[in-house]
Amino acid sequence: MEIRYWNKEVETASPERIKEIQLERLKKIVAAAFKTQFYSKRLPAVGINSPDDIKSLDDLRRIPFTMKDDLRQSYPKGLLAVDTSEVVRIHTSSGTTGIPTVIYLSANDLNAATDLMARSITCTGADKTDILQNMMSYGMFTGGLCMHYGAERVGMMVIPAASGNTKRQVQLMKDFRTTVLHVTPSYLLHIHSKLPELGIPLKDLALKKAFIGAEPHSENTRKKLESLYNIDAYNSYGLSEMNGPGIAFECQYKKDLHFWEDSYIVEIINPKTGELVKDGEQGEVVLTNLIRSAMPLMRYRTRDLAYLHTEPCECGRTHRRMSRIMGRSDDMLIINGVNVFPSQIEEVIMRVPEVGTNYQILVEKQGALDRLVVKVELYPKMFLGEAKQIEQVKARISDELKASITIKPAIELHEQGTLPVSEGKAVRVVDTREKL
Ligand code: DLL
Repeated sequence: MEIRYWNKEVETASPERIKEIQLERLKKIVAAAFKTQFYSKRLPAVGINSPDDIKSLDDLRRIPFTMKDDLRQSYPKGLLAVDTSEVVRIHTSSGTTGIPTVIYLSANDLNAATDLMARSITCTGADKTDILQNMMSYGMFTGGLCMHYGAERVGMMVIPAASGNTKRQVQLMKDFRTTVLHVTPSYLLHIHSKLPELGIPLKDLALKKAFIGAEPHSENTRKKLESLYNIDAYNSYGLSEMNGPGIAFECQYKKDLHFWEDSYIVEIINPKTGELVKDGEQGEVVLTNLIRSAMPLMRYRTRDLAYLHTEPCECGRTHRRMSRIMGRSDDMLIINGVNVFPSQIEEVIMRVPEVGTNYQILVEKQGALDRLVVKVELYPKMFLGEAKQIEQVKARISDELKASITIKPAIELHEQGTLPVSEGKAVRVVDTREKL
């Protein structure tokens, strides 16, 4: 197999050299952090009074973790280190309205993130002769624009198809001879189930690869996609807080994801104690972004659970690999790639006066896609009135949920006392999808 590199020197650098780069960049990030309202209070509180107090990589561990709530509380500008005239782009995390977590990028930050995206694309063996159809949403979500920029930098022809409209997607694949897809695994499975009715056989398509990510999936799902489409599917991991996709990506050998360690410091911790776990042990991924100074973010608790490989990879890259994401250390749900917290749903339904005291959130598969069902109990008097009134409540709950979580769940209304009641801690979420 011919191995392709975007930046061979960095991708194959010795672990010592990578540590040198990390330390050099960490000092710059800490210097930027002192310019933010948030870290300028938090760092002196732990005895770090200037960037010069960072003398070795071990000093990173003196910095407290940053949590998603810190980002929310710092909204909108508490973590901004530069004047907005220096910012060229903002993004937010998928699915969250209300108080989102916002990310700011300067021109240099965007350039560095784009370069990592190009590195990630290249490590799968794709190149400028490929045609990439980007089926992730454009807009505040990072999956669209960040991949777009990276693919352009590689020199690929990019089709900015965005998400949805299956018929059009398949027509584009056929007409433009798309070779690489960027897509969530659930949507790619869904498209396959629609091919017969669209009347476009697979042999009319030129697909070779798919970059799949933004949601958890199992090795079996990857294998299924590969055999259904006769392609290679590469796992892509990222999160908006760290710039989006292009943080860890599978190489041509497809044996878990290389973490770009010159650009991110990865720690795996025990989510209960916050202590580092032993090499190879599963824990929560904690990340420090070394390539973004408009909005520094250090020791960010992703809540994603995974483990690190320390043995070398056949591709020659020295950057350690991460297993696929095995779960979360919080209750965040990912529904067709969109992040949803059960608390957001509760907040909306409990605002509706007709809603009683019990509710349940069901997540299941409907064909290849995820389906979210919100079951709520209504006060008994509601069922004595007209059916129209009940329909109105249903529509209101549905619209308000869409406004809050950006997706429209199915709503089921139940009479009070009919949904299961748990003794002790309520089981609000029933997720019947495949366990990883
Ligand atoms: O999902 C960024 C992205 C876009 C990644 C396109 C890959 C491809 P957020 O909306 O902030 O950003 O959601 C981040 O999604 O913390 C994980 O829980 C989950 N996630 C992302 N990639 C994977 C993956 C984008 N490959 C959250 N496997 C993360 C499992 C993933 N979970």
